[in-house]
Amino acid sequence: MSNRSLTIGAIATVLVSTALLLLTPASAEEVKAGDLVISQAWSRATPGGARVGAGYLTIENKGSVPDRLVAISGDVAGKIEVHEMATTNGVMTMRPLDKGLTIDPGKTVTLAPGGYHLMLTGLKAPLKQGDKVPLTLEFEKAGKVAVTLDVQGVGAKGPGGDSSGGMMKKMPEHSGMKM
Ligand SMILES: [Cu+2]
Repeated sequence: MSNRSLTIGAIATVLVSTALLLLTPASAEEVKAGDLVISQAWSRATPGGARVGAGYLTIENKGSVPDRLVAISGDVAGKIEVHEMATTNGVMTMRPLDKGLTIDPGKTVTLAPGGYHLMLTGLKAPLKQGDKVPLTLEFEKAGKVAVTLDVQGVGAKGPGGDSSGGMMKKMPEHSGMKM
């Protein structure tokens, strides 16, 4: 009898854990467009009167040919470009990618603090934590794709916000994610 209850207890525990896992929401919505999967679109709140902000996201190319992010638009800012961050003579600089951002087949490109980012210039209003910022990404092959940036706190290092653990948190701010 006691053995049997133990077994039933163990099975119940497994079932409950599985249910909890299934209930855990994804940290950001996934958007599919052709061969591309775009996820983890987020941004950071902008302090004070800052007129610039940054957007981050992950793009996976499940197809067999490269695609390229060539343009971004949105009402939130006067101009939105893809920037890359680099260290030149010991100084962190950033510059627009003139030819867009290429996503090779079978590869995932992550835009994250310290590396590639969407540069929002001429913000029409400060970005506040909890805001949802709609943007339209334009890819050479996949065409136009609507995404939404989830705005996290000022110091957030990843799409889950300040309180989430995970890989992003352990990475130094300027690790320069080259992918
Ligand atoms: Cu920039």
